[in-house]
Amino acid sequence: MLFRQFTLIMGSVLATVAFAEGNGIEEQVITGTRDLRKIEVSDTVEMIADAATLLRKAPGATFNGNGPISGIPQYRGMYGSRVNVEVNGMNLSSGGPNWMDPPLSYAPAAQLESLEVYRGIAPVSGGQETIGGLINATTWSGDFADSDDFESSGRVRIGGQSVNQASLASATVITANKNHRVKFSALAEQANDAKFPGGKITPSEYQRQRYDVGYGFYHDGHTVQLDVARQETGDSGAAALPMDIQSIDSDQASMRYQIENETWALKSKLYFSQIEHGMTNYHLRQAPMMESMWRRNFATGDNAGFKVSTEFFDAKGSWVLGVDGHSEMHNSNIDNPNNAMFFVVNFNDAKRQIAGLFAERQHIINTQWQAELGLRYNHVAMDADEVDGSPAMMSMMGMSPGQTLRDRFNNAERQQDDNNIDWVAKLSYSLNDAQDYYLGLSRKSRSASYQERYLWLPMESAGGLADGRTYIGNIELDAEVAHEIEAGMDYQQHGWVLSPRIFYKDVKDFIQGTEANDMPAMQFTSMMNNMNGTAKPAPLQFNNVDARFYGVDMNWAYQIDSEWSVSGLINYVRGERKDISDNLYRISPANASMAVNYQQPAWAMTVECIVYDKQDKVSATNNEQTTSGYSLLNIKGYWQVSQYARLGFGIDNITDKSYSDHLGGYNRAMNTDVAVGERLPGYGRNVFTRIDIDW
Ligand SMILES: [Cu+2]
Repeated sequence: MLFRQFTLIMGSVLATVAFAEGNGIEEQVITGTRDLRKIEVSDTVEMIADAATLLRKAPGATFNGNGPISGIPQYRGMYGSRVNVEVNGMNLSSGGPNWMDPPLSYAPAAQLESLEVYRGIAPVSGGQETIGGLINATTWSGDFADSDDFESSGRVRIGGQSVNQASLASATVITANKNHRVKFSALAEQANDAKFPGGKITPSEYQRQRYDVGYGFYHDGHTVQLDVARQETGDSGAAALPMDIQSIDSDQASMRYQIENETWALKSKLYFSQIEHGMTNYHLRQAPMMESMWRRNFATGDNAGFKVSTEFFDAKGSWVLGVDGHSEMHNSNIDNPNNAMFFVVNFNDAKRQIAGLFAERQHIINTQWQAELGLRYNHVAMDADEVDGSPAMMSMMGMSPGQTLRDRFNNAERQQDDNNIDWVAKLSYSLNDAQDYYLGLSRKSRSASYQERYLWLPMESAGGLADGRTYIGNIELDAEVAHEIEAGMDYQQHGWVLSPRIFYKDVKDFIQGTEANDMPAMQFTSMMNNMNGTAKPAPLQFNNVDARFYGVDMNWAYQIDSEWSVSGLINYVRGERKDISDNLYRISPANASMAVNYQQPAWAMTVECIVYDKQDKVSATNNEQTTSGYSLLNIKGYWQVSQYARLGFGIDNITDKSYSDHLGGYNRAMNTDVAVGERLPGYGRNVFTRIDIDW
């Protein structure tokens, strides 16, 4: 079905391109080696704010959209804290309990130098918890110069687009000689509510600023890098979540030291961040009719982390040995501006600390065979302080379920430890210049998040799941353990590039919300339903279940001649429960893309067709709605105006198609154009332009 539709549409795209003689494209977004697919964002021409949207250019990767700057990376069906995201080497846990500021939101797309998606099984050296994959975002910080003389370089980007009247201005200026490098950077971006063919998505506006200062020192193989940054997000919608962003203020600081020579290298880093985040359900969306239902939430997140690794090179490969640590602490308080009596201490000093130890061997067996072996141990320690809230003081018919939940939480042993072992074994075989084969095996683990463990009162603070259900945590959760097998090949010959992969991942103790047979939690929900005249279903409780993920994905390209090429992706993934007959929630439908590219020295054009299959393999547990299939047609290109200036332009969704992205969530904000509870529509036709000045 999917492929029939795809063939039909591509037929029409090719016809269109053939007519538009001389119109062509450029879209070499993915390059890389066997394990790593590096998304070359320097080649993009789009005018988007959220770096997560760029993930769709890598096979197996996509994102869950809860708002215009709140995209949560998804890789092969896993998302949220299962995918390890590093921004300039830092692990930045979201400040909000509903992930309105996912880690990747700290790398605005306009400032990216690269966005790397590790393909398949991530190396143990790459990050602490990589059960669902590994993504590295790096912002541009320039290079050291060749001589003692200081030289200036920089990047300025200005852009705008029609669908939400977004505008963007970003500038980075670097002054460097061969020993010193100083960087100043500033970014401002904002947008109004976005249009779709039937109206507007309210609220979907956003507002974000960022300032960076960096200093680098290089001498004789030693590099020291110091960076500080401040990022301020203002009024920004999140229609798929119960609240919208009022502010997210974050400060980041990092230090890196590295020495490299012929036989060994040492890399170290130390970083901190502080996030303060305010959100409400009344300042951007239509406020609840009952004043008692107004809510605002103030949350903080503190991160600190370090990593020290050494690499030893020998004739047969290299050893990497390292230690790393990460600590996060979260507070979240909810109140009502109309009622001074109402309060909920949602999370009180919820802590999660991981200390890791790893060893990895890259080994060249002979000219054809190569291996990677890795072993990691993580110790996870978690704790949270006592909670309280006015709902614990309410009772109905002599029962006080809120009090029971509070007292049970406060009396529980909240300090929890996990000892997790990960390993990776990969083997690759190079048959000839054109063909490589690959086989990987791994065991990866992930301990519960602080929300999954410490959410004590039925609420929706569930890391951006956005299924509309309330959740309660489970202090006793075991760590998830996944065993994966992955195989694939890379073919490169006669103008063709083909890189198919097939994978199967079995997850023991997968953490999933299941129907809570928890009396006080159920009583609390029915009490609130009685009081507010609502009919919310009983809460889900995070529990350990068994699950599996499997699928195939592939990137491909064919160079027709020096000017014309075609390229695309194919993605298929399934996520299922093993303990019961159900699908997992919010899994990407099968999809494929094809781009026709035309390249000239000074300009290029791309026509791209993306086809999504319907998704009817939905989760009954999460009351998930199905979505229909659809296809989108985009066109984009650039003109290299001069040595320094490049003009990018394009139109997304040329046909102004109505569609709903299966990963885009349901509408939670009163809106005359989209009913509450309906799937949020995808954006309508969008004309964008961008000018980049590089020197
Ligand atoms: Cu929030």
